Amino acid sequence: YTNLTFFTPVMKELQRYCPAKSPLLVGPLKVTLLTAPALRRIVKKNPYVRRGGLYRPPHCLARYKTAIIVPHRNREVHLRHLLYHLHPFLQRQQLHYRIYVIHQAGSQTFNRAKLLNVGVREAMKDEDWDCLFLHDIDLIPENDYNLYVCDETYPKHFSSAINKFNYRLPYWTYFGGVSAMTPEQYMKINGFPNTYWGWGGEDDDIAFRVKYAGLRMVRVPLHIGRYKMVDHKQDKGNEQNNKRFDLLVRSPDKWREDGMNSLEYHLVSKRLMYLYTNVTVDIGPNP
Ligand code: BGN
Repeated sequence: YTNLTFFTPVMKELQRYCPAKSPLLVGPLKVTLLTAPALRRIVKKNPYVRRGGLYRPPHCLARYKTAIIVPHRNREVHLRHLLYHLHPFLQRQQLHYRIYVIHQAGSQTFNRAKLLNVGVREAMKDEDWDCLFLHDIDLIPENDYNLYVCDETYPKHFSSAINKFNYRLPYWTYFGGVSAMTPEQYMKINGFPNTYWGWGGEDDDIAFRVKYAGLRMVRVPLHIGRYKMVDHKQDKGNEQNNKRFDLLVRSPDKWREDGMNSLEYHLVSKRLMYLYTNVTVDIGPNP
């Protein structure tokens, strides 16, 4: 016999798609957020996660490739909570995935939407992702039927029921928290605005862009899109943006010129940590 006798069955298994519905899903999850686990404990619990926070199902070919993009600054505790819950969650969904944490360098006002643009650009350099998840650092999913997969046609809102809003939408057009788009959808709306510095409004701008670009948003049903928010106070360096109302009014004229096609930044570092890829970026000053 030859080597083929040994390898053919193994190769066959590796080439077979994972089942359409993962047998590992459990549905509602019990999420408690007392003390955040140490990173080394999370590493130990996730032996199949590779450096850079990359995972592929070991015994079947994933049907979807999802990049999770998380803007971050001074939220180390939140990051640990998120990694602790998200890694097993995504593995049960049998996804091929990678977690990117986009860290804003310096002490300028925080700019969530621009960090997400950077995350998308950097993630697409690594791989041809099917789906881009734009994910707040303080939101923990509470049901693993909430599949981290894009809608083929429309941008999709995932955090439809957050405990902070009594597990309801704060308002009908709310698009903040966790959303996902294919790279095509993301480029069609010209990505996110780069001009929202500080808290608020950028997610509403994104919801408008979806409409202006001739798309609409779809949403995960409320009993599945459940999230727990890690308690926190308003961050220093992320004060409410007083310009957000003006910016939103001008959004119909601005969206074509402010976004991925005007994105500029200086990449400080891109490092493969044990549980995520850390992209540290200088996004410039708040003009
Ligand atoms: C809204 C904010 C959103 C935020 C939600 C939930 C604005 C723009 C006002 C016209 N929008 O009020 O950014 O995600 O609350 O907290 O502030």
